[in-house]
Amino acid sequence: MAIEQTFAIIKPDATAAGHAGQILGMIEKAGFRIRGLKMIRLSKQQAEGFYDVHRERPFFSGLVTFMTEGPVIVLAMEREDAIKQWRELMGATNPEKAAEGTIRKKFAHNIERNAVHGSDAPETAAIEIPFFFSLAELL
Ligand code: IDP
Ligand code: MG
Repeated sequence: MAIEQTFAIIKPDATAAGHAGQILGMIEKAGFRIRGLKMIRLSKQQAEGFYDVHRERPFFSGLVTFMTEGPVIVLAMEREDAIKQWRELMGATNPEKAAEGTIRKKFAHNIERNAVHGSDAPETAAIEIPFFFSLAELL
């Protein structure tokens, strides 16, 4: 299995609640190497652009409001099979369906305010990482 990169966000709910440290610890413990990390506040335009695939969904405007309500931590990270491994560590989108030991089981409030984001495919990671990081910021 090849080394792969994925993109993560610690969302405004988890960042505001002071869960970033624990989530970063879980990421490191799971063997991810952090290549880029910063705290930013998304503009409405950035949040809309990032979630463009969901533009027609009924939850889109609520999602944009949520994602812009406060700071987030964006991360580029890598390990073997990173995309699948990070999705597994995150847990299901709806925390009621998330497995024990996952980040969403532990920290998510509901299907919208669900603590973390993760790329869903290599092609998505290849768009999401450069959406937030320049080459010089990936170490
Ligand atoms: P994912 O984050 O697990 O990949 P997606 O289906 O890509 O889930 O949805 C993106 C984000 O949109 C979710 O993480 C969540 O914050 C929000 N979301 C997804 N489905 C719903 C919904 O039914 N109601 C409200 N928000 C939703
Ligand atoms: Mg998704």
